[in-house]
Amino acid sequence: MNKSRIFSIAVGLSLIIIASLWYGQNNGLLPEAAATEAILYDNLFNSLLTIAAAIFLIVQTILIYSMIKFRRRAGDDTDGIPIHDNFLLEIIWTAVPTVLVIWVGIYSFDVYGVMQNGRPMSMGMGMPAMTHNHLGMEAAHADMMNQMDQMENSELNTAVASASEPLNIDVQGMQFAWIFSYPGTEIQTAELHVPIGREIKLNLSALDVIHAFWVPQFRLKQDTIPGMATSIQFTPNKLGEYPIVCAELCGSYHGGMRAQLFVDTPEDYEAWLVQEQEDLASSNSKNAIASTEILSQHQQLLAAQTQKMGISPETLKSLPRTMPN
Ligand SMILES: [Cu+2]
Repeated sequence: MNKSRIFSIAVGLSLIIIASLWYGQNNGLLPEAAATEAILYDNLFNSLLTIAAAIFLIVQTILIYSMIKFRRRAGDDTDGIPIHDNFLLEIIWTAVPTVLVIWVGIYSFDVYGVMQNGRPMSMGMGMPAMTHNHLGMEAAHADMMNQMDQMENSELNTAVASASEPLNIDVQGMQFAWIFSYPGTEIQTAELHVPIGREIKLNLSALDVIHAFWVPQFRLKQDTIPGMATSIQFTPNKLGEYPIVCAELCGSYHGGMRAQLFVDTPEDYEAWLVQEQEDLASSNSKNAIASTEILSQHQQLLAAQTQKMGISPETLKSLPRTMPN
């Protein structure tokens, strides 16, 4: 190979790498990110897209170049040159995909680990740092490192600081709705409210068939499986209203199995909780009033009957108060 050819290959490769890096960062394919952990997923997605774009451009460039350069000329009826075996090339095209696939595998597992358990499965593998070097995403990297630190700290301090513990919310999937329960309260809702900036842990379960809890803006998707507990953790960092979608075909109305997730300010969240509790109390007391009325009617009726049998009303009252149906 002469010098000018090596130079043009180098220039071409550099252009492809620059174009791929740019596309990886500016693809606009993901919805807005509304959770701290979303950056992990986005970095992974953008890295994969960068690699995919580079491979696509390299392959297409060689293909188009070869089609033009090595096309059959007029009057040329000879066979092509018989080319086979290139040991160096075979080593390269085996080694490059092997390294890439292993790297993608470990990196993906890391992200999965954080989203599942709140911490990476292979801390210190340097994968996020690699992304940082590859893509130069200083801010994203710093953000993630902070978050890792916070996660470590929160684990160390769980016994001391209760505020650093994740806020647990139970999520039940059923045909065809989501039910959210707030432990420590009797609140059950069809829409999910969470306070901004607080780590949330959703404990997922399914009542009937497999569903999948998916919030695209949080980059979260987790199956809910009958008889098996699953969970996801995230920290919402943008106020707003986001869709919750069932991402597992679960029956005839699967497409309608949607709910809303509200990220509130801590004050709004508290106010919402109080309001829900008041609503619950008032509906309970209405029920209680209704049941006392039924009970007293029932007892009056019973009293009339039992007086004839020589049973005093006092004895009646002392009987266990079971609700008449
Ligand atoms: Cu479903």
